[in-house]
Amino acid sequence: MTEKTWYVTTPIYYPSDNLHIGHAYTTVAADALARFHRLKGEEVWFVTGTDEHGQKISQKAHETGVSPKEFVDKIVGFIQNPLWQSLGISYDRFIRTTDWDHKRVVQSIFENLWERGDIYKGEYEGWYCLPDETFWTESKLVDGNCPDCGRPVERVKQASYFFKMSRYQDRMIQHILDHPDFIQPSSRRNEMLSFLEAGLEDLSISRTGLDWGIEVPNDPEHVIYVWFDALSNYLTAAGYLTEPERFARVWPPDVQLVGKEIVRFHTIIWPIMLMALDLPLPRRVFGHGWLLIGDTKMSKSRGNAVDPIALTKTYGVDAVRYYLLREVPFGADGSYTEDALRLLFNVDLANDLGNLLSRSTAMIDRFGQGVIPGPHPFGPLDRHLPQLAAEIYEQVDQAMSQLLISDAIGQIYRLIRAANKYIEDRAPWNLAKDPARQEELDNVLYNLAETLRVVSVLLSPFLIETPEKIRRQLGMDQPVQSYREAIYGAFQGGERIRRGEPLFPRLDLREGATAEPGAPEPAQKSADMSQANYISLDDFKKVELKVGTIRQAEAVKGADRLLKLTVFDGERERTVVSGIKAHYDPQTLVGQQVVLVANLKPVLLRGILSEGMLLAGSAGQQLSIVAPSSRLPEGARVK
Ligand code: ME8
Repeated sequence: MTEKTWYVTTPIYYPSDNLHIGHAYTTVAADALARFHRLKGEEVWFVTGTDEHGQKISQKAHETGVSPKEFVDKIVGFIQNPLWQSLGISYDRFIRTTDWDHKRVVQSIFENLWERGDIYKGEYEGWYCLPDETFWTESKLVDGNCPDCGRPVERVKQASYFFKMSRYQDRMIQHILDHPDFIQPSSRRNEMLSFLEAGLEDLSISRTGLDWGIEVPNDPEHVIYVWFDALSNYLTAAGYLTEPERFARVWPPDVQLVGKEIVRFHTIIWPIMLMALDLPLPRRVFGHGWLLIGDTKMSKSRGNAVDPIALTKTYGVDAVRYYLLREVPFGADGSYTEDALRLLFNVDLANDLGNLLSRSTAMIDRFGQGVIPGPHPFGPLDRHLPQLAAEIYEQVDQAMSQLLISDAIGQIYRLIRAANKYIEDRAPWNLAKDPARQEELDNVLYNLAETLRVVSVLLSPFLIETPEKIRRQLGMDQPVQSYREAIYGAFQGGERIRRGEPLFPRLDLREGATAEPGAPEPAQKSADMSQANYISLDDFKKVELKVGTIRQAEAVKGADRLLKLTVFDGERERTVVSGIKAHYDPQTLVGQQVVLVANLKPVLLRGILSEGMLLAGSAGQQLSIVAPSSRLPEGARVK
C-alpha cells in the first residue's frame, strides 16, 4: 500500500482586501510544516486559497463599482503573486471557491445530504453578522451585537435550507473525547465541548436575495451559505469527486491550521458535515492565537494591518519568516512590533547565525587556506558539538510533530549558540600559534564547518534563502534534499569553502539611527581577525555622500527623538528619519543643507521608510549637522 500523503491546510482567506501579516502567520507556519514533511521524504499536499463568495465580498465589489468576480480576481492575483511568492509559500494547490470543480463538489455535497435527510427546507428568523458571515440567535447576542466580534448584526427573515446539525451533537462530543489530539491546543478543546454541551441548533445553510454564491441545486433562488461553501474547499482541494486517486491518498487532512476565531466552524460544523458524508475526520485542527497591535487583533477592518510585502522588501524574506515562526509560540497571542522584528534580526540572525558563518569561514580561510581540514580523532572538548547535533536532530523532529514550530527553531539555536561558544572556548587563534596543536586546530575548524552544514539542513523548512547561502559559502552547490543530511559527519575534510557576504547585515537599533547594513560585526574577542581599523580608499568610495537640502521637517508621532525630513538630493525628494529632535526645532531646519549618505539601504523606522542618513557630529550632549561651508548645488558629491 502506498503511504498516506501528508495533507496540511490553511483557512481560505476572504479576498475582501489585501492580506496582512496575520494571514502570513498562518500560511508561513503551514509552509514550514509542509517543507519539513517533504524534507522527511513524505508526499505532501499543502493547500491554501481564497473564500470568494458571500454577502461581504459582494457588497465590497458593488461599493467599488465592479462585478464580484472582477473584484476578487484582482486581489487573488495579488495574493498568489507577489504576496505568497515573496514569502516563499510552497503550496501544492491554490483553491478558489470560484473554481469549477469546487462548485461541483459543493452542489454534490448538498444533494447528497438532502437525499440522506440531513438537509430540510424551512424558514430562518434571526440575526446575521456580516463581517463574520455568521448566523446568530437572539439569545447568543451580547448587548445586541455579534458575540464573536462585537459588531452590529442585521435581522434576517427568509426561507432557508437547514443542515440537521442537532442530530450529530452526541457523536461529535464523543469524537472529541475519544480523540484528544483532534482539537489543539487543549484549552480550545474544552471551549468547544462546553459549546456542544450547551446544545446544537440546526444551521441555516442558504440565503436568498444574494446572487454571489453557489446556487442550491434545483432551487436557484437560494445560494449556499458561504461557510458551508468555504469549508467544503478542503474536500475539493483533495480531489473529492474529481480526482478519486488523489483523494484516496490524501484524505483526511493531517493538520488544519486556523486562527482561534474560526475554531468553532472547523471543529463543529465542518466535522459534522464529514460525519454526515461518512468521511473520516481531520486528524488535528490547530487553532493558533492572534497577532495583535497593542491589545487589539490585527485585521483588515480595523485598519491596523501590517503589509508583509513591505517588510520583506526591507528585511528580506527570511527575516520575516523567522520573526513569524520564532517570535510568537504557536497557539498563544502575541503583539507585533517592528522593533521586536529588528531586535530578533540583529540578535538571532546577524549575531548568532551570521557571525558564526563569517567567523568560521574567516578562520578556515586564514588557518586552513580555505580548505576544511581534518577530521582527526576527537578529544573530549570536540565531542560536544556532534553529540548535541545528534540530540537536536531528534528534538526538532519531535517538536515539529507536535506543531511546536518556535520550539523547533529554539533547538536549532541551541546548536548555533553552542558552536559560537565552542569558538570562544577553543580559541583557534591560540591553537594556531602552536604547531604541535595543528590537529586540534583542524578539528575545531572541521566541527564548525560541519555544524554549519547541519544547521543549513535543519533550518531549511523555516528559512528559504539562508540555507543555500550558508551552503554556498561552505562550497556546497547541492540544495538540501533530505532531513537525514542533518546527521553529523558528511564533510570528509578537503572541501574548499567560498567566503561571501554577511548573511544578515546588522541593523543599527538606536532610535533615530538608520540601518547600517554591513556595519562591522560586534567587537570580537578573537584578536585573530582584525589587524587595525583601517579601511581602504575603495571601501570609503562605496559610501555615496551627497549634498542635499531639507525641504520639510516634522516630528515623528510617538517618538521622543525622531524627526521626519524631506530632503531634495538634486534628483528627487527622499524621506529621511533622523534622531535629532532634541537638538533642532523642525521649523528652523527647512532650507538647511546637509550631507546625505545616499546609498544606505532603506529601512522602516516607526512605520516610515527612511531612505538615507544625515551626517552629524556629536560630543557629549552636543550635536550638530554637518553641512558644506558655503551652499553647493544639491546632488554635489562629497568625498
Ligand atoms: O475567516 N493573527 O477568512 P479571513 C493571526 N474566509 N492570524 C490571523 C490574524 C491575526 N491578527 N488575522 C487573520 C476567514 N489571521 C474565512 C475562513 S476557512 C474555510 C474560511 C489568519 O480572511 C488566521 O488564520 O478573515 C485566521 O483564521 C484567518 O487569517 C482569517 O482569515
